[in-house]
Amino acid sequence: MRLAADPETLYPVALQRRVERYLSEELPFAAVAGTERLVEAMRYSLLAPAKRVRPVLALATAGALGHDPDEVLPLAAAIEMIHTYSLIHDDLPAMDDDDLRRGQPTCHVAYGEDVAILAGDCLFAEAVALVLREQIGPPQRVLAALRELIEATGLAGMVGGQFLDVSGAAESGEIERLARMHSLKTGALIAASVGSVLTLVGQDGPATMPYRAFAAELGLLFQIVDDILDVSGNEQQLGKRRGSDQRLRKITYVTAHGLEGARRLAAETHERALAQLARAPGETAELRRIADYVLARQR
Ligand code: GRG
Repeated sequence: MRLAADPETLYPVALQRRVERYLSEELPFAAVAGTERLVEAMRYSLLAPAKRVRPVLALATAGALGHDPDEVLPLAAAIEMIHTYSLIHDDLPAMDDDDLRRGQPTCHVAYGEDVAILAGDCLFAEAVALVLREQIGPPQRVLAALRELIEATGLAGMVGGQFLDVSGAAESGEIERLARMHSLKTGALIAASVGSVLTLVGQDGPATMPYRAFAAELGLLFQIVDDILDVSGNEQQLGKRRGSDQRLRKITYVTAHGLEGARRLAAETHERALAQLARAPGETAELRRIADYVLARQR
């Protein structure tokens, strides 16, 4: 299919700005004397320029189902906080050892490893507290949405996937192991960005299953495109990782299928994502544009 020439024009910037305003102006980190530098490090990573794909997905899902996206802002912000924590920890010398993230020195380069570990830990804890404190909705649904989000970050989600990654899943040469690792490490949080909103607004049933199937395809698409950008991206993208030597040994969708094969796989995954949206109830145009953007993005 043909997409607009500039991928950035596809993106729901209004939702991105809404999330960013909430994160920068409406999210109170309790003032505890002496922790100012920790809060500074958390905000340094959280507010750095980023796409906000996950919280934007959450707001767009609420909007598609006829809700005011503002209703799910605390949950959406918590998702971005958890994502940011994972990036801070992923960049540490013990993991990927990266110097640059979101166009600026990584948290541990700017604040030291000790502060970066604590900044990640604290973003995670504050994300849970934010949902419990600020998210409006029937308590059972708020708790169920939070459970879905936290399970997506745990053993059967992001952290489990990261463990498979550091313990060599991507070096084994088995494409199935690679796919399982990515679906946990990257896919689970993207899936929860849609699924936890369905749960929160009480519209999680057979009729809205296509939303979940859409999110699963989108997570896969995100990872395939990330692998393509790793080899074909701009200078900033290519120069981003000090851990690139390690990455060269890893099997990716590009090493497994070749660049053209990976592009084909991305296009097919995108088509499947759109097919799910076509079956979904509600007004899904914004979600469709997000899928178009994820396919066409350059960064
Ligand atoms: C350390 C517990 C722990 C988990 C780390 C998500 C993750 C797990 C590591 C990130 C490694 C990585 C580069 C994965 C590729 C896909 C990905 C999640 C990219 C970063 O997310 P974007 O592109 O970045 O949404 P922004 O900065 O826009 O939020």
